[in-house]
Amino acid sequence: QFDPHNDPDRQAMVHLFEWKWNDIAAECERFLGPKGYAGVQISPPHECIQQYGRPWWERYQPVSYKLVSRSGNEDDFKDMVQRCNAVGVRIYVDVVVNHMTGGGSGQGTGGSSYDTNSESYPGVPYGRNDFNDNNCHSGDGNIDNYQDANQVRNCRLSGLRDLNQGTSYVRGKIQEYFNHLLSLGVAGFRVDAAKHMWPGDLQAIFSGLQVSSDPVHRFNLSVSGSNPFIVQEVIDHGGEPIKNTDYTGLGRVTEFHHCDHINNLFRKRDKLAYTSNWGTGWGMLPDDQALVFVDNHDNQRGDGGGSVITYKEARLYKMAQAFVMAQPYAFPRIMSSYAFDSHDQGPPQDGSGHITSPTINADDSCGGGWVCEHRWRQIYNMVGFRNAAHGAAMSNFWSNGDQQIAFARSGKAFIAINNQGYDLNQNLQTTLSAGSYCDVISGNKENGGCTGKTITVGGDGRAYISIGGSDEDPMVAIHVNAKL
Ligand code: QV4
Ligand code: CA
Repeated sequence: QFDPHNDPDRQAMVHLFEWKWNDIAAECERFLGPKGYAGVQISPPHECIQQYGRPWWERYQPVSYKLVSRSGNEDDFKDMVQRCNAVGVRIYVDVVVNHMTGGGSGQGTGGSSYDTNSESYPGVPYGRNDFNDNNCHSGDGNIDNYQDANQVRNCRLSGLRDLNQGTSYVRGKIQEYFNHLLSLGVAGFRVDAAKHMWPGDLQAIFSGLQVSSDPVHRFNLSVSGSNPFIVQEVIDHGGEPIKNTDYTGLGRVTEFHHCDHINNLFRKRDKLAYTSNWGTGWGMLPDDQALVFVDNHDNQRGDGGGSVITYKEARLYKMAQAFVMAQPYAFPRIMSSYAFDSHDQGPPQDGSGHITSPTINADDSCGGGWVCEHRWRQIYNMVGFRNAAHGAAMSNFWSNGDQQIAFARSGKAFIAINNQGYDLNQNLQTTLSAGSYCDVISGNKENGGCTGKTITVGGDGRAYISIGGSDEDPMVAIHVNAKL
C-alpha cells in the first residue's frame, strides 16, 4: 500500500484535476509517457450531483459508484487506464467514500436519483441506516469542533451525509467499488477525507483489495506486491488530536507540513541553507509514508489551511517545484490546474456544461484555459532530473548561509538554487563526470545540443555556476541524462 506500482525509472506523479478520460489517455501517450511521469491522480470518476453553475466541488458529492461523470463514462475510463498503463503511466483514483451529498435532491451525472434529506441513494443503494447520524453528538450534526475526534469521524463534513463505515454493508459497497476500479487496471487510490473515517474501518476496507494481475496492465506484482497504492488525505498542520501518523500504518499520507515548509522557505520566512536534512530532519513523515506537493486543488484555492505557492506566482512556483523534485525525499505529486479567478469556478466548459479539452501549443504548453503546470519545461525537466537521480543520496550540500544552495545527487545530478535576490557565482562540486551538460531549467537537450545554458564540469567534478539574482528562473540543474 506504500508502493505506487511505478515503473522504477518514473518517480513523480501528476494530478490532472478535472481532466476528461480521453484527454488523459492522449496525454499519457503524447506527453506523460515520453517525459517520464509515473502516474496520474484523476478526479473522482463516480456519479455525482450536478450543481448549478457546475463548480469543481460537485464531484466530491457522490450519488452512486457508477463510473459516469463529466470526465466520461466507464468505456472511456477503461480505455484511459489501458492506454496509460501501456505507456508505463499508472492511474490513481480519487475515491470519495466518507460521505454522499450535502443537500438537495435530483439526478446525478449517471441518471440515478438521490434525496439528501431522506438519505436515499438507490444507485448504490444506500439508505438511512447506512449513515452515522446516531453516532454523531455535535449540536447541529456537522463537525463543529476539530478537537473532538469523534465528531471529526462521525459527524458531517460541511453538511455532507456521513456514511457509517463501521457496518459490513457499507464496507462491502465501498470494497466493491474499489475492486471494480482495480479490475479495470488502476494502481491505487487517493482516499478523500480519510481523516474523517476511523483507521480501523479503513483497514477493514483495504484488506482484501487486490491490484489486477491482468498482463495487459503490466504491473510487475512479483516486485511491487498486490496491494493497491494508498494515499490518505489527512490534513495535519499540527494542533489537533487526529494525527497523520494515525493512518501511516495503512498507506501513505498527504504531508501537509511539507506545503507549510515549502511556502515558508520560498517566501524567505525560513532559510534554504537549513535544508541539508530535508525530510524527517524537518519533522516530516518518513520517506515511504509521505506524498508531497507544493499545492493541491484545495489549498491552491485557500481551503484546508495554510497558504501555499501556486501557478499564479510562477517564478516562486518553478523554484519550489525544482527544489521538491531535486530532493530525494518522499513521492511527489505535481498539481496540474486550470486557470481560475474565483473559488468555485469549474473547469473550462461549454455552454451545456461539457468540459472542454486543453489545446496544445507549439512550445508544449496548454491553452483553452488549462494551466498544465506539468508541461512547463522547468517542471517536466525536473521530473527527468528526479528519475535520473533516483537512488542516489544527496551529497555536497553547499549554501551561502542564507538563500543560495546547491547540492548533488551523488554521481547522478546537481542543482543550484538562488532565492537570495543577488547573484550567485561559485565554483561548486557537482559529483558528475567531466564534460558538457545541458541545464534542463533553461533548455532541453535536443539533437545532441542544448537549447539553454551549457554547464561545463571539469575533471575534478567542479563547475562554475552563475545565477543572476533576478533571473526569471534562478536555478540550474544538470544530470547524467542531460550530458551532451
Ligand atoms: C454548505 C455549508 C455548510 C452546511 C451545508 C449544508 O458550508 O455549513 O452545513 O451547506 O447545508 C460544498 C460547498 C459547501 C456546502 C457543501 C454541502 O462548498 O459550502 O456546505 O458542499 O452542500 C470539496 C469542497 C467543499 C465542498 C465539497 C463537497 O472543498 O467546499 O462543499 O467538496 O462538494 C477539511 C477536510 C478535508 C477536505 C478539506 C476541504 O478535512 O478532507 O476540508 N478535503 C477533501 C477534498 C475537498 C472536498 C472534500 C474533502 C469533501 O480535497 O476538495 O471538499 O469531499 O480540511
Ligand atoms: Ca465520517
